[in-house]
Amino acid sequence: MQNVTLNVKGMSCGHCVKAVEGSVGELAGVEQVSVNLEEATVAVSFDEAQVSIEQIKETIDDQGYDVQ
Ligand SMILES: [Cu+2]
Repeated sequence: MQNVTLNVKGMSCGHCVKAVEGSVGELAGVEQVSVNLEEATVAVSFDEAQVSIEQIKETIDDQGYDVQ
């Protein structure tokens, strides 16, 4: 299991939290995803054998947020 914390710009409210946590959480291989609005971070625990960090970043990007 891999743990990564991404810096993500543009998340501002509960809707953003749901959009990011919901979409990333649906990916096969993602064990846990947690948004911290104050720090503008997304912490993800995932199985590298099933999903790549690039796929996770793309998914966040597709929701309209800017992964640093
Ligand atoms: Cu929002």
